[in-house]
Amino acid sequence: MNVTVNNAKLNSWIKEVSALCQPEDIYICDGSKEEYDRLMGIMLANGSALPLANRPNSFHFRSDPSDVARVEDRTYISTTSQDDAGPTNNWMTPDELKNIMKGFYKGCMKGRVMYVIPFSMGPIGSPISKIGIEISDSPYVVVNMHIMTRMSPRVLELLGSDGDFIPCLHSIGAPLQEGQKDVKWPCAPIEDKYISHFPEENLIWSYGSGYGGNALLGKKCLALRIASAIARREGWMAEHMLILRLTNPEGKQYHIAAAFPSACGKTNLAMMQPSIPGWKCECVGDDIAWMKIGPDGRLYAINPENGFFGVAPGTSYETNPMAMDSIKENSIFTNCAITDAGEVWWEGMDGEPPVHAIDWKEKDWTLASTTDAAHPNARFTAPASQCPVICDDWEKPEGVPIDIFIFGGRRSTVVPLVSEALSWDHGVFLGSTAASETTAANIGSVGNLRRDPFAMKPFCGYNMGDYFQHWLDMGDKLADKAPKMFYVNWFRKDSDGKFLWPGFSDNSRILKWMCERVDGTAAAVETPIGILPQEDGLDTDGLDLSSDDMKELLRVDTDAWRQELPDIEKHFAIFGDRLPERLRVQLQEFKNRLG
Ligand code: TSX
Ligand code: MN
Repeated sequence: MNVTVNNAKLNSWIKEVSALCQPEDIYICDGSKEEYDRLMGIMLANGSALPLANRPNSFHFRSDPSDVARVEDRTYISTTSQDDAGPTNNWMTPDELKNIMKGFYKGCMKGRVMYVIPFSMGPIGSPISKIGIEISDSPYVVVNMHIMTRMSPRVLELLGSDGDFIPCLHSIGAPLQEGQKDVKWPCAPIEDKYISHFPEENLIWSYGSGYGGNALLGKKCLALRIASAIARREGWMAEHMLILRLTNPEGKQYHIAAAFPSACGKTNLAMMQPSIPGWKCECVGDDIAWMKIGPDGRLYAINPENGFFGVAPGTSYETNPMAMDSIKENSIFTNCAITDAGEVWWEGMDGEPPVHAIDWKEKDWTLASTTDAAHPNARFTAPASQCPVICDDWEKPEGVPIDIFIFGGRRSTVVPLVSEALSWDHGVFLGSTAASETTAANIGSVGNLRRDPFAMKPFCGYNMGDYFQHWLDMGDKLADKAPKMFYVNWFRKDSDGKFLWPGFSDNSRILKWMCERVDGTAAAVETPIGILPQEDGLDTDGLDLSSDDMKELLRVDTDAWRQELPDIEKHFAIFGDRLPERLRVQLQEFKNRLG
């Protein structure tokens, strides 16, 4: 071990884990550039990392083809009672799950270095921040955690001898026997993977995967699943939301937090640059929001992350120029294709595709290939500070005051471009019934409607019925200082299957309407599904959109909505008696309004 550790809990945990996992060595990380360079040097030498030709200090990795995404059916919320994990989570008792996993952990780090990673989610020392320690046998995890979290010896200093932290144990599950040659991406077979959360003791155990949210435990595991459970106990919120600041031509600031299921372009919206003159948009975060009620009674949000772990395919100067500029240097790429010029490439990048590349599986790829060159879930890891429009206040310890919540989904029919909730409870109803059509980029067959309440289905660390109640309780506490709530759908199509709304920068027109609703200046009409803009209510200056298309975008098809009711009822039935009574009332009132 390279450093002496003063914290008693950390010391005994390190001893316990090393006795179980039997690593060859133990190394305490300090988050320094020297450490990053040294680990990257080791991975360059063994061939798992590839330097990129035109991006300084940037590297490419290829994962094992069996280890390419979060594994939802291998993800557990382990509580004493199954009711506390609820109907949307896989569950086992802590005793049962720990027994199974200890079997796997025994000797799992043989021949490898056990890295101890002290990190802070949120600015180090902020009252909203949380300290985690990840133990991992993956140097790829260490370098990614360098970017995605605040990793520093200051975290250990802050802990002192008796401070508390969230233990995050991770192993790729691939011990090396004496003389055994390593592979480029060691991991365990799918049936041996476990991503486990013990919210009753704030503990995370992950085994068998080196990829993304399965392995970078500060993100989905700590900042969403464990934090959501802590937040409920402590009266705050941990949400799967981007945070952005919008400034109007008069200089007035509005802060927006928005939840979307996957494949709706959340990162694109987080960095969007308005098409309307005089409006400015800045990014605070693209994935997670931790929100607490401030001394003035308003809701304040921080981004607990330090970087972006974004989906690469589809990211281009057309769809997200600010992301493209964020990944010019000091970035890690995973499962992209490599061109003959030694650069990363993915489907949807600007310009002509390369004639030849080496694909994510390290096979030759040409224009004639029928397979993807980059995996659809290929990722970039980049420091948030490199985003050209990162908000000046993105690291402000007290956060930014939220004015607007947006929920949304991808719907080719029925759901209009934008609507405002009739009340807080109605907004919670909209969030709790949020649904999205599946695309080729996510799991399941294409075009199915999947309910993903608050975009939290994979990330809620407790019973989702209780989570809905927590939203209602927060509304009661916030009272007249509560953010206004909206539901959007950028993806409505016409009868020819063409997207009706241009989206991207033009979404600023919708955000502008929301700000005007907050100020009480925008005209609107009440409908059975919520409050909609008047036909001429949206700023469409300079937009080539026919009035017929506008009408269709804002059309409330009460017949189609009536046909949605059985599916909403089926969705609510899953929660049994944990469904808050106030949501039953919302459903009944919705039915009444539809007539
Ligand atoms: O991210 C998207 N956003 C939000 C942007 C701030 N996407 C990409 C989704 C996949 C991740 C969108 N796709 C959006 C959108 O608002 N809208 C659409 C649909 C669409 C696609 C292409 C066009 C228009 C709309 N282009 C042309 O019509 C030329
Ligand atoms: Mn996410």
